[in-house]
Amino acid sequence: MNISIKVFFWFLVLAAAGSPLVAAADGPASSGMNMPHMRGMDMSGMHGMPMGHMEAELIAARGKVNSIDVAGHKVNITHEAIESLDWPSMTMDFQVPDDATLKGIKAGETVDFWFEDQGPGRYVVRKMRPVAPPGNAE
Ligand SMILES: [Cu+2]
Repeated sequence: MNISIKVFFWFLVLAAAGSPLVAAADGPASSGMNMPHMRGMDMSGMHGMPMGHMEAELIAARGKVNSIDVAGHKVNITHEAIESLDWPSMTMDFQVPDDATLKGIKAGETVDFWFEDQGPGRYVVRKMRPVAPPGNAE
């Protein structure tokens, strides 16, 4: 191995290790390469940043429903940290285009939910269900 090949090889290793999103995207050029430096950044800013194209992969999360806006097709949730996106716990809106997804969900409930990251400010819930209270197995 000459030196330039070695350097390139390590670049690939570091890029892959530093950014789990690279694997979820079409390729390194399309997205994900800019994620590691976002650690510790203000998340409200992050949500407005262009993140490039990402596949419609469902991301699992748990959180407390603060409010439901049926007409506006959105729900405000204080979610727990989401490791796969490198998000800390935070309060934010998610879009819910399908009314059936919110059926039986009430404000104040803790829920498990699954959403698509569709890029800048578009986090679309595809599935949601209340977390069963302790001692009340599903
Ligand atoms: Cu968030």
